[in-house]
Amino acid sequence: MLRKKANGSTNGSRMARALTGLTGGAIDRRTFLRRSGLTVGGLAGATALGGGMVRKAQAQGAATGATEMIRSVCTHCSVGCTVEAEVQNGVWTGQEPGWDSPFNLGAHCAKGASVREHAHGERRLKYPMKLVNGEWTRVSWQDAINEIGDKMLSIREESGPDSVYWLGSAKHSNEQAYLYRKFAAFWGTNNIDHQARICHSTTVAGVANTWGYGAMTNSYNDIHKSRAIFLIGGNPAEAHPVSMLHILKAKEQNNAPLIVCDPRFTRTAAHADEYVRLRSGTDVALVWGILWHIFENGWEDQEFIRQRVWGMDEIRAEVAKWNPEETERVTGVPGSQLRRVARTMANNRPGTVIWCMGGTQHTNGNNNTRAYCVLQLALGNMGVAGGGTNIFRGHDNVQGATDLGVLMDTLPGYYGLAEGSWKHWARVWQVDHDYLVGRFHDAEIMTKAGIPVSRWIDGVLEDKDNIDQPDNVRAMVLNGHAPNSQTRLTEMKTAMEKLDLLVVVDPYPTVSAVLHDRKDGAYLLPAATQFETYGSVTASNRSLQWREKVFDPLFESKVDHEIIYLFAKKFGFADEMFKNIAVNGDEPLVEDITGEFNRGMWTIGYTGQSPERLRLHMANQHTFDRTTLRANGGPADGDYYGLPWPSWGTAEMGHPGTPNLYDTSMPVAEGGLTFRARFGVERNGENLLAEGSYSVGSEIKDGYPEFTMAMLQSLGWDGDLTAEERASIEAVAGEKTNWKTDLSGGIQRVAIKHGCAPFGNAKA
Ligand SMILES: Nc1nc2c(c(=O)[nH]1)N[C@H]1C(S)=C(S)[C@@H](COP(=O)(O)OP(=O)(O)OC[C@H]3O[C@@H](n4cnc5c(=O)[nH]c(N)nc54)[C@H](O)[C@@H]3O)O[C@H]1N2
Ligand SMILES: Nc1nc2c(c(=O)[nH]1)N[C@H]1C(S)=C(S)[C@@H](COP(=O)(O)OP(=O)(O)OC[C@H]3O[C@@H](n4cnc5c(=O)[nH]c(N)nc54)[C@H](O)[C@@H]3O)O[C@H]1N2
Ligand code: SF4
Ligand SMILES: [Mo]
Repeated sequence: MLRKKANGSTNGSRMARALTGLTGGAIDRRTFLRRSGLTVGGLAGATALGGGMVRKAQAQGAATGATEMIRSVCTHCSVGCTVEAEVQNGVWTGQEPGWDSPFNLGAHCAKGASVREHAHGERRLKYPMKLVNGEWTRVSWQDAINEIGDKMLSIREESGPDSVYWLGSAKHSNEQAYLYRKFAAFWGTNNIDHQARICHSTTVAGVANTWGYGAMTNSYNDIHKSRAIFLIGGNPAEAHPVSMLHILKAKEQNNAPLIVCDPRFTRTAAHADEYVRLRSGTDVALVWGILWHIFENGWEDQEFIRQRVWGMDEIRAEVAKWNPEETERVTGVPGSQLRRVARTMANNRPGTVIWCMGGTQHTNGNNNTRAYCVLQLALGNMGVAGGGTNIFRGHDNVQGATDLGVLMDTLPGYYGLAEGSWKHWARVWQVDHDYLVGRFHDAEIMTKAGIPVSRWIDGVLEDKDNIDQPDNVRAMVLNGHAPNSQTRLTEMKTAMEKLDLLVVVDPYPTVSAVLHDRKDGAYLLPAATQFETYGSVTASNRSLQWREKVFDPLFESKVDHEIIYLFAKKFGFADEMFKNIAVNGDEPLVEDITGEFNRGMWTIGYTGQSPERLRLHMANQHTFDRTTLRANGGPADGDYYGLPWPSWGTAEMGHPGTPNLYDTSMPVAEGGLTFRARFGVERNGENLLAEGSYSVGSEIKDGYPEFTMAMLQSLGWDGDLTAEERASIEAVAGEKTNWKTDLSGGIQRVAIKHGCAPFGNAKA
């Protein structure tokens, strides 16, 4: 369906073109395959031409024998398709899509099928390079780290730690992302960010403030159960091609109508039952216009709203203004079409709402994402299989890098920058809070947001009196982030030239190597790709997958966590930073990094996903149901694939992960949840807690606030804590210790034992 056709024959086939010259006549792939068994000379000739379709590997395989199969995950988008790499004598020679993976079921898109070229690409950076009198010159790693480090230390001395900006990446594994965030903390700045800022940060803010977490609530697979699909501001046929496998399954097997709202008639829209062409930027008006028909006809889910939603009356008053005429005036969409859309969604429940960049990348992106959520709340489509907000993430690990706090406004696990959050992580890291404060310019700046990636340029170019830090940004590190994906390129060029120091850490030179007219003070450090290391990566649906290492780092490239370690060593804080992480040579042990974030990420339940459990899932992909994602038999029986967060408590507790957020039809211990109590218990005298709604098996048969030690005591449940748990809770903050700060996991364990969600049970 994604193949461009011309005159009825496929075009763009390099093989067909290559063979034209070879055989003296047009030949398509099928003809080639038919003939190739006969014409050995033709095959050898095609191989020599380097046509992408013939694998040299097979010819070699016969000679060298053993082919090792290594399981990794595609690095190009958030679907998380499994890549089965074929390795011979340490060389990645071939590739298959993962047939057992419940995500891709043996499918790959063009990007996944060519992922080997990301690793073996001919433009890989081979060794560290430095700009000397306008010429890129080879340097040793040791010299590069020393020179960059000395320069940064002198900038730190003169201008403070905030004058170095650490741009991170959604291409890093979870372990690398976490380590990079921790590294920025030890360096003493919040000037760290990554692609999520310009991708889904508007989703995170809008959605988390609606019901608790800012992530995709269900999964690609769960779309199988949808009775209607409302897709707005996304073009998965091109951006997340393998996800179409799940969308089209619902469309074809459930007869689920597919509604696509996009200003452009896209390749996804080509599959739609109903294509809504709206004026760009008018999503809120469009959704309010749909809600107008829903409220007008009483199609909303009144019982769901009564029990689980606060403030719908205010929405209703606002929506009343968006009658069909006003909506059409703003959006360009006729009222008759929106009435049909509203009726389709009302008649086909549960339906899912899907969105991506068409919703987020706007100045009113938060408003868009909140409006989409409101639509689902009105229809009662939340917390139910087949419903939810299926928010397709972008890069392969943009979900993980966001969760691990590679952001200028949070610490790992969305802990924020308040003193209490810093104290939590200081406890996890086993360093004094005062030590961390001492690393920053001052205690106040430590609790303030840094500069977002979209504005690092201003950090360089603005008059320093206009920026909220002691001095301008003077050194910029682009670690796994390209510059041409950012706006204001001409100003970026100026900023790159004004910097004292520009450092690129990337498998490729990227446009950062050539965008500016610098003559010196710029370095390129070769990072290894994710196929040259191993560790966890979080797909769009919150499942963590474990990549194994396919081959050793090419040339002189180094894995990102080693590069981070080298800088920590140079800056003199490696011993503090790595006190609980084994370091082999200069490479920190990946499993120890996972273990460390497992010990601190209580907020979103990144605590149950130990490397052992994740490896078990990867090895037993075939045991997981392709719709529910639940293992049916096998060693991971009952777990959900990749332990989609929250996987509450410790790994030993064995929580199976949460396949669909806020689903009260299952016990919390088995993956059920309520809406989070984010805003306390009441507002203007109105009850913010859920009313008469609670998850199956809950001993509290109504809404309840977040769990604290004091709450366990007043419920009389603290007796269920073990002595060690109690001691650990006492050591944090006594009865004020809560489900987020308890390092033992005891509060979560006991709440769940009594059928309750650790984060409370409130209204959206
Ligand atoms: N081939 C390829 N695939 C990729 C990527 C890539 O670079 N190349 N990048 C990955 C990443 S990081 C991401 S974030 C995803 C992005 O994936 P998508 O968001 O699905 O793709 P986009 O093309 O960015 O935008 C989606 C649609 O939004 C529409 N749109 C624009 N303005 C509006 C509006 O105001 N309202 C509405 N409703 N729609 C609007 C556009 O017409 C477009 O069709 O793709 C991922 N996959
Ligand atoms: N005009 C326009 N601009 C956009 C968008 C748009 O739709 N239109 N979309 C926006 C969106 S949604 C996004 S997410 C951004 C994407 O922006 P970027 O993420 O900057 O885009 P990429 O070119 O994919 O850059 C990723 C970089 O990471 C490197 N890399 C890959 N693997 C590794 C690794 O293991 N380690 C390290 N250190 N580096 C690695 C790659 O070589 C590459 O240079 O672009 C945004 N910009
Ligand atoms: S859909 Fe995404 S994860 Fe799957 S093969 Fe394509 S780019 Fe890779
Ligand atoms: Mo993105």
